[in-house]
Amino acid sequence: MRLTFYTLPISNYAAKVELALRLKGLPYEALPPPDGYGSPAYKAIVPAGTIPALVVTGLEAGELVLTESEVINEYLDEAWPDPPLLPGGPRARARTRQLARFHDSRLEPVIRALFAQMAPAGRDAALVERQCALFATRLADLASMTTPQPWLAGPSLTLADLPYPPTLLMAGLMLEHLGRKLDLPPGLVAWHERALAHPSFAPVLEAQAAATRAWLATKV
Ligand SMILES: N[C@@H](CCC(=O)N[C@@H](CS)C(=O)NCC(=O)O)C(=O)O
Repeated sequence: MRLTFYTLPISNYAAKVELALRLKGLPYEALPPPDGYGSPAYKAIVPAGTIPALVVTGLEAGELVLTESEVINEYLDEAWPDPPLLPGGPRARARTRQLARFHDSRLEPVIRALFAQMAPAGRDAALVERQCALFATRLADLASMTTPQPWLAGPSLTLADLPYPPTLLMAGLMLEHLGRKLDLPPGLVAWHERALAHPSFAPVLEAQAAATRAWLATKV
């Protein structure tokens, strides 16, 4: 069995999968998408053309090509259950998935909508204002959905904890670039610090921060 992980250090979605791979202690080969994501060369391997992607070879049933970070993370947890990243029982699992998907469907797209606003030329001040206010609202929504104890979905670290630190890192740097500040709701501060201090998170976030800073440096 061999895991090939298509990734770029700047990608917050790829960071979320890398966190799961590291927490599971799985060996993998990390590769950038050949000719960039969306390229014909990459689509020949990963038809969806997006990163992250995981190609699993050496399986009896044949090669498995997966995209969608949450799908990949759930696959990793089912295929390598130790340590578990989904709690036992339908109720706790549904809660965990709800918190994880809130990131993908509600929080992250709001900050992603600001990618095109990083360069000052042609910046739409009203759109920036609107998206920043919406991002703050969505963070407050997340804080209303959970009281970390100490992790987002309860006593153990789960798939719900993985998407947020990379996106908060990206959002913090983007907001700083816009002369603003990321204000985390008070109920999430201790959880966030705990995640940042976790040995599996630090190296992934360091690489992502360097790549994000280099990208933003081109937007002046
Ligand atoms: N819903 C996808 C989103 C992944 C995503 O947006 N990846 C970006 C890079 S961070 C990408 O591949 N963009 C290329 C494209 O949209 O063509 C996931 O969870 O994996």
